Amino acid sequence: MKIRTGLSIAAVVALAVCSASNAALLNLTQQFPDITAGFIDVDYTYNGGLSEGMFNVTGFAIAISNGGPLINVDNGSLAMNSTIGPAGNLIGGVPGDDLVITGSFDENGDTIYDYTGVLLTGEVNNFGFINGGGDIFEWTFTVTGGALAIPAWYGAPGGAGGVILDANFPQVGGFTGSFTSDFSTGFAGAGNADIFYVPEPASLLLMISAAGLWARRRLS
Ligand SMILES: [Ca+2]
Ligand SMILES: [Ca+2]
Repeated sequence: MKIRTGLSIAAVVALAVCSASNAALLNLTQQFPDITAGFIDVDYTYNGGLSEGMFNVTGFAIAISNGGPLINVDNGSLAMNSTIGPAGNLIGGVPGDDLVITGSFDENGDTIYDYTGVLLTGEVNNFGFINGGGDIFEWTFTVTGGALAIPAWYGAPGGAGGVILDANFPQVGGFTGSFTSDFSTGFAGAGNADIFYVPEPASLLLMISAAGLWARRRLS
């Protein structure tokens, strides 16, 4: 109960911070554990009738680290789908899992896979971007399942994750900053991404407590 209250306060603050600057990055910082994905295709298709676009990300999960050395992920895949509004605002996810990462890896080096199959699933809940300088796109998501939805890795279901994607469009103007026209990397597969765990922002909670004290003092 206590944890849930803390998370919801953090979410409210995160929303307040993000709504202030729509066309901006979420300013996520890559943390551990982190899955590195590569050879990523980005495909955005705008539907004028619905006033929303489908943002598809498809690639390969390549390696994982829990802060130590990178461990190869074999037969790894990354798929992420989200629905974006004309202003670059997140409308939501898609039916079913928004984020799915699969693969197999051997954590302890005994040549036997310790984790295999669906490693991580999630539901997206925030989106940010910047046009130019690599065309970076960011999402946050809620962990919903997979073999890594455990405290040692990505936390229990309900935990928070982040995605930083460098689309690396092969053509000039692949993304122009507009979400009312289509853009795509084609099949170049040149993008790369990090999918990482976001610990509960203790510093934010401290800031809220401090703000609460300040408000109380002003009232008295
Ligand atoms: Ca979904
Ligand atoms: Ca092993």
